[in-house]
Amino acid sequence: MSVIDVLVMVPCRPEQFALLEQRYRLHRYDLADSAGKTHILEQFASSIRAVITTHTGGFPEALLDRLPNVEIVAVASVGFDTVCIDACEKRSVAVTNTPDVLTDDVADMALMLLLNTVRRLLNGVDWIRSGRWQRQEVMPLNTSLTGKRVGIVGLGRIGKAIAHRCEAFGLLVCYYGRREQEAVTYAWYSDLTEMAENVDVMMVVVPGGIQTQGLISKKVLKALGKDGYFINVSRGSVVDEDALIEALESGDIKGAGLDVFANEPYVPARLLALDNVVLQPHCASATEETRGAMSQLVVDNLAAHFAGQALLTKVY
Ligand code: NAP
Ligand code: 8YV
Repeated sequence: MSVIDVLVMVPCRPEQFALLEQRYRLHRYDLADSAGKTHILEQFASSIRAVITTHTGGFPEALLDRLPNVEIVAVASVGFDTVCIDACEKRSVAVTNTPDVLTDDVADMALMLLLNTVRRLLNGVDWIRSGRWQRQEVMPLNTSLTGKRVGIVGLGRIGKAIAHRCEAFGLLVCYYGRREQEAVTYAWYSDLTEMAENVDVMMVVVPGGIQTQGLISKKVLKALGKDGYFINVSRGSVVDEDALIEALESGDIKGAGLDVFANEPYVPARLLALDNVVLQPHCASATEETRGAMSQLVVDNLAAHFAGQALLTKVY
């Protein structure tokens, strides 16, 4: 059997990575310095037939151009906004992602951010740690969630899982998207600013990329209003981050829960200084179970491809 060369932009979980090591010759682009990367490309560019990566690792067109015989890019993420998807399609390079297996964990993170932001969980922790409770100081009251209106921006797989959880918490759900969905009963808004004016919480879970860049603008945040909360588990690029920081600083919105940022892993100091935000390091899918399932999809998609079978989760 001939050797199959695979370029590793980001490794998957150890159990699944061990399977890949048994089956393929792996080239660790992720570990190589600049000279090492050049060496890999000089020696193996024309024999590399597959690439594994993630949203964080990405796959730029400049690299695709160096790999004349690549057949498949297996992405261990559901979002593929950092992969040169149009160029892959043009060159008939298959791209796979990891939908569904991460939906519940990401929806849980969205709810965790919502609850923690509105009920100010971290402020309560600080109240105890700083000794204020012990000194008989009374922590200010926070806001009730029950009965509040939540507007979901992007009612897809994760958006619907968030909606179900919101209903269980007694919240009223509506959504913004490019089209009305027949199969759901939630109210649809075709105008994002109009939805922002009519909700207490805006939850963002659209894909990143050029089409959604800056979708959550200063105007949308202003419309969300002084009692409004903003939760983002999608991509940092979807929101005008400077406008968000200004809105949080000035009280134009009340609080935010953020798992994603414009320039990860760097988070602006002004955002870190605020006490009306809850921040997470892009870890909504980061559980043993889900990351294992995402890695397994990478393994299974590569196996299907090289066996000439249908791909399990094909983007293109
Ligand atoms: P999905 O099922 O494809 O849902 C995406 C939704 O966004 C769809 O309802 C789509 O509705 C809507 N949409 C797409 N483009 C839009 C646009 N230009 N304007 C308005 N709405 C738009 O995807 P998913 O599985 O739910 O994942 C959604 C995203 O979550 C991913 O792409 C990724 O960026 C993010 N994510 C983040 C994490 C994390 O760790 N924080 C983990 C997983 C996923 P219409 O097509 O009807 O408009
Ligand atoms: C991952 C994600 O944390 O699936 C996605 O789109 O953003 C997350 O599940 C990320 O892809 C790791 O790079």
